[in-house]
Amino acid sequence: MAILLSTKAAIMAEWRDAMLAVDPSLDIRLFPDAGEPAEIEVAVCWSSHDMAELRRYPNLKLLVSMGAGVDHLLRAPGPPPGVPVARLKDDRLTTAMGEWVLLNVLRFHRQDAEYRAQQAQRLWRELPAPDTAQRRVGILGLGQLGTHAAGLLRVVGFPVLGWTRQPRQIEGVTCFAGAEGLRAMLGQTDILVCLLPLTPQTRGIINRETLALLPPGSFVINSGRGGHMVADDLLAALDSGHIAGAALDVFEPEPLPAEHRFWGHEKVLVWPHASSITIPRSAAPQVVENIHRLRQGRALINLVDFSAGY
Ligand code: OXD
Repeated sequence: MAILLSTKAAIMAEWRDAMLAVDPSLDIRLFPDAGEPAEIEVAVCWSSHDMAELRRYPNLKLLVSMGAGVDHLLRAPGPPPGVPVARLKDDRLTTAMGEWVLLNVLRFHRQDAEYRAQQAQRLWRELPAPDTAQRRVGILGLGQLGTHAAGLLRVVGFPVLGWTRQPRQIEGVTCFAGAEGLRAMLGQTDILVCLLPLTPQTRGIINRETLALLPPGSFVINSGRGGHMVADDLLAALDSGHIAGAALDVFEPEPLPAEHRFWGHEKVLVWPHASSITIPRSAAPQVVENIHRLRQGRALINLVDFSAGY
């Protein structure tokens, strides 16, 4: 059994070494040096890999995403038919995402942009004190990332609301579900955080209508996927002042084109898809665990539910 690794050239060797540190007997091939296609049984890929290329490997039995998201692997033509897909469920990814969400919620809540603007003018002036208990944070998506971020925000003292497509209950989080629930939550959300998986159902969820439901002066934080937001609608809401600021880590396309208005917009914080970066040595044990399970014919872990799209 051989394993094909495919990601950015700069971290390919780091992934290989991290996996070999867990199991030195693995036969790992770095794309495009796959060797004999029939020997490849597992592909561990990031978003740059062309799914059509994977059809070259007649004995492929498992595809693993090098991230928490799998939308890049599921988009047409998708993985070769019958090949299960596993994703990462990694504590380091979850912790880092929680930090990033907290960082930006606190930036908006504590008027950081206003104080920086005052600093630029050497202006010594207090702004009205914000009240944490009155700043409602609404999270789209209560999977591992959303639930963890909700917990951090609660510890700081924010009222936390959460939305999922199917009803969920999470202690301390006011939960909403479905289309009606989305409208209800948005009407009570001062800072909207998107941590959803990108599926046909969630594409474009941050759009003119949903943004209009947020109270005037609210903020948007997106570290789901660029496809969750209609960029022009968000820009219009920022320009009109209805949305007071946005922290964005994900875009469509990526990298964000140099001429895009987000780059220079005074109310937008742009991050280069770096809110939560996969660390190979943290992720490798679960990938190798799945390879061992495959070899031994045992149930695989962290499998994607194709019907749900994540
Ligand atoms: C991921 C990502 O899916 O980094 O993990 O976007």
